[in-house]
Amino acid sequence: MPYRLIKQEGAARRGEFVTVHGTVQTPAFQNVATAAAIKGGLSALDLKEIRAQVMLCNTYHLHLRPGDQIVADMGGLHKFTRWDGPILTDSGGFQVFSLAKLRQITEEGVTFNSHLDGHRIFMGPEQSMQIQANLGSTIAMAFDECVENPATYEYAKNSCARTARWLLRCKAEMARLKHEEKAVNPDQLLFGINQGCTFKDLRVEHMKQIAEYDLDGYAIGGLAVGEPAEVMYDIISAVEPYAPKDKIRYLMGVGTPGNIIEGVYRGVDLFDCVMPSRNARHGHLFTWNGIINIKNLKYERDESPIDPHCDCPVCRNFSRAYIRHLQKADEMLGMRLAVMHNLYFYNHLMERIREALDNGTFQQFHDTYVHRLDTRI
Ligand code: PRF
Ligand code: ZN
Repeated sequence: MPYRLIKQEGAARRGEFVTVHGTVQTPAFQNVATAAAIKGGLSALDLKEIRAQVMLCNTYHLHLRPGDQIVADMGGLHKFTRWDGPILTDSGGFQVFSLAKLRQITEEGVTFNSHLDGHRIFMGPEQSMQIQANLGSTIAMAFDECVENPATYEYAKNSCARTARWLLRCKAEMARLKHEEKAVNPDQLLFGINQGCTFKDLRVEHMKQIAEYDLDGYAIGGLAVGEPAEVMYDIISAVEPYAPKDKIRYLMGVGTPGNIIEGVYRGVDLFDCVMPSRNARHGHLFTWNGIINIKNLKYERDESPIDPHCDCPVCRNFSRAYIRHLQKADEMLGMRLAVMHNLYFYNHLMERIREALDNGTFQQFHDTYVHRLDTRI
């Protein structure tokens, strides 16, 4: 069993997840490298320096460019990117639904137009597993439909049932691929994804069903797609009791530091989000006192680091005034340094959460930081 629960405080869990590419201390943040690169110009070597544990790449993007067969021929994502830690690949489901045009969903899968050149592509559970096998990721995600919010009860119910059937096809296809002689990663793990829009009964029923499939981990998808945060928290609390206790839980695409603290509070172990890198590129930087905008005039002559409480490579060396100048002048370095700091902040936040869980002080940590970290100052 790859997941080991070490300690619990309320529903919050301190654990570890063992993979062939190393052990992940949980709760953990997965650093988004959609097209096998962190946006803002960070490499796998930089990821090590900012204490990242897991990298997340996307099936859809890498299938389109450079093509998953090329990645396989180059020895898989680990060799290609030089990241030797765990890599999770998202299945393409979500990206097809958010990026591709003229989608057609059938029982078989989804037909859509590439967002790059418009050519027609088909992806179903088998194709997604084949692509992820070629990428050789540590963890493959099942092919799902992320139901739009809002959706009708009828639509959500049918979609959920289909996502569950797709999951069984993913499992069968992965088992088949593992027997192929030239598998890039014969130890690849599979996570299932809970869906059901904002309907608690559908969510619970779906989680109960997929819990039976004995997967390596369980994700909650279809949240953080426009519903209020309180609705998201209620759904997590509703499905959590039905997620297997001895398996890792992953909340997909979440979120702000406050959302992550609330997720851990409700029993989630893994997160990922584009926010730290996306916000950094707009000058929004996370600190232990809240979010600052480095482009603000008040930082023009500020010699202090982004966050006096941060010991990331950026804060140990550079001033707010310098980073403000770089961003105002559109220098690539301005973006790179900001992304480094923000990603370090997220990975360090998870470290502080784990420490609090180890010490039995997570409730206090939650109360101190849950609102503070999301406040613009
Ligand atoms: N499904 C998949 N990836 C995702 C999501 C999902 O529902 C989300 C929803 N927040 C983010 N990434 N496959
Ligand atoms: Zn810093």
